[in-house]
Amino acid sequence: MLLSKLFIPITKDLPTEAKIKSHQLMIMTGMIKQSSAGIYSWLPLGFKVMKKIEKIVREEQNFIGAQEMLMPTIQSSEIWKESGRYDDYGEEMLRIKDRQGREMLYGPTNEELITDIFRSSVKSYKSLPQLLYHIQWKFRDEIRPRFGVMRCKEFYMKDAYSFDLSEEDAKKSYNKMFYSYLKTFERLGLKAIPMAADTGPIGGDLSHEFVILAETGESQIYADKNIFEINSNKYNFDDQSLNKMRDDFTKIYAVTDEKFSEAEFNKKVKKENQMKTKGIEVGHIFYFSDKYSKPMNCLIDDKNGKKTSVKMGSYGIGVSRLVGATIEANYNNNVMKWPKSISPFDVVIIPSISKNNKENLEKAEKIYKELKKQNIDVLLDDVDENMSNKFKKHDLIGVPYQIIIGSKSEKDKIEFKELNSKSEMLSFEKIKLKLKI
Ligand code: P5A
Repeated sequence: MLLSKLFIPITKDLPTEAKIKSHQLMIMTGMIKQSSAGIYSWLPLGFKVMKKIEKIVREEQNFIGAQEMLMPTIQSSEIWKESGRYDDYGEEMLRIKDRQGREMLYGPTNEELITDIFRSSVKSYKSLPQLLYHIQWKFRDEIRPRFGVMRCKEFYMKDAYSFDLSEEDAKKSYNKMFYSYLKTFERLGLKAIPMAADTGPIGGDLSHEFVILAETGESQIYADKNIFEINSNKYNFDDQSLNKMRDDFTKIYAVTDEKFSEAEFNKKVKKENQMKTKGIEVGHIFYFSDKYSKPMNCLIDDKNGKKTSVKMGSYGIGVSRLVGATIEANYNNNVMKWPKSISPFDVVIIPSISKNNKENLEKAEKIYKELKKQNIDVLLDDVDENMSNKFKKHDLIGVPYQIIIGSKSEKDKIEFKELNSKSEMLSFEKIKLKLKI
């Protein structure tokens, strides 16, 4: 992609309404544009990053055997009346009427809708377990939307739902998701800690929030530093190992605000290991047994032909929030560096261009074509602007690798730089090796 052709409305001024780094950066680099309070359009740069995150989330869901589907954004109020949540959900639910006057709503989550789909087609234990997910827009009429895409009204969520015959089986599904979340966040370059959490309006008694550390986070967290020592890669994808994984994480004290007690913290965690800090919730998983299946009559025949309520869990990842959260975790000293796995481009070529010297641009175009042939997603900064402004701009756009064509370039060596490191002179062959992801 040529930068001159990319729809990227960059602004140099710090947006006054944006209070945190990620919100500022997303507006300054034209990743998003607010359309009304807490509702955003995703412009090409932001959309590209979000789609890359979505792809990783999807791959890790598919890996554990979850099946993708798609439910609508607009739901009927009927099923919410059945579960009892139509009144409980309160003002956060956006309620609308269709032309026949039927009460509808823009889904804030999908426990009811998936239960309705499930009860109409599955009747026997033989069809269990099932693990279904979709990636769809949600709407919550947040009282105080803030921090850009971190807490907004309309947001993009991956939500999965598990269906099992027994509590024991349901916990196996829970563990699979737990594993999948750790892998997903790791691939996004994030260190997410699973924390025992409150279940809020979703319900149930077993729940973990996946939180990344960030001063600007809205979740207050209390943890034993030893939680960072657990290597999630040492567990295998089998029921026994996954159970041990959840056990190992759960044994170490790590809780959010609602579950915190000072006395328990002091009793369980040595003073020098105590960590009280802030974090961003990027995922949340729940086991709530028959909270929805019972009132909604979602019954299946067990092995003895006896009808029993299916045991369910739900599992969410804030796909759009993750764009902001990744920025919070990686933007330091006015330099943003995207993790390679979700960077909007693999590499940017920055030639020094002037009216009298078209040589650099020609050289850059040659490299550009060559890299594209190798399937490398490359951005060419063909804008006629001085190098210092270009570097400032690319410090914000955050493509992790730069090929700089300027005074330093030699016949066979090209200046190559990884953001936040010194540049080096490399042959084209070496550069290609560095960029193979
Ligand atoms: C789990 C999946 C649920 O809704 N039902 C289906 C369960 N959980 S949750 O914790 O309420 O949300 C899941 C994740 O969605 C993100 N999120 C948000 N992102 C941006 N703006 C918001 N207002 C918002 N609310 C929730 C979070 O990442 C959360 O972990």
